[in-house]
Amino acid sequence: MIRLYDYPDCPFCQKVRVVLAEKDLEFERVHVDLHKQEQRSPEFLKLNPYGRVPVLIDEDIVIYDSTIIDEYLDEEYPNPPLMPEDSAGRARVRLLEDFADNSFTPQAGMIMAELHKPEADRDADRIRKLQGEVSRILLRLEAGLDGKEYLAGDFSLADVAFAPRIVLLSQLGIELDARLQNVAGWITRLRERPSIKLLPH
Ligand SMILES: N[C@@H](CCC(=O)N[C@@H](CS)C(=O)NCC(=O)O)C(=O)O
Repeated sequence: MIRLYDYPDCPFCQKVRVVLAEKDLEFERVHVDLHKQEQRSPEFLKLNPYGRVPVLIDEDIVIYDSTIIDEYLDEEYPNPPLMPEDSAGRARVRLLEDFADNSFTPQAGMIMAELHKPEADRDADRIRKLQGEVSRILLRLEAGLDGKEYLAGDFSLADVAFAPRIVLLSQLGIELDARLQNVAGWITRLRERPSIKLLPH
């Protein structure tokens, strides 16, 4: 049985939950309460020395980091495949996933954190700057999606990496303008997938 050490709102845990759902894999979910600093407990640090969720255990293998976990799951449970077959396609997916994890998800998270503050405590300039950064990322995705249903053609780990925060765009105060037709269609297709319907949105 697969076990996932998880925190519900963590977008990196959500990446793993989407892949588990896509592959219809049963798993046991272990809630790690980040507010109680459970990720810093000696028991958890034995699983992941960085003290972060997600961590996945499959039989006797312990894996941390959502990108590494998702590639492991795709290799170990290949149906349906979430990576292209050719090495150039795989490299493109990895680049997109890295871009999502390092340049999109953190920015979206910072906007959410500001918007969760009482209005008087929000930094409006910072919110505008971050919203501008996310909008520029959307323009870049728009070009990349030309003629494609998903970022790499077929649904892949690249789409999985964007999904947790892309489905929350309107909660980030970002409305898609008319130029972003490809992005709009992509988000609609993502939202229709049962695996992504399971995410909070
Ligand atoms: N690169 C890691 C990032 C994981 C990560 O940042 N997890 C956050 C929650 S969203 C965490 O566990 N934070 C707890 C901490 O840093 O103390 C991955 O993709 O799995």
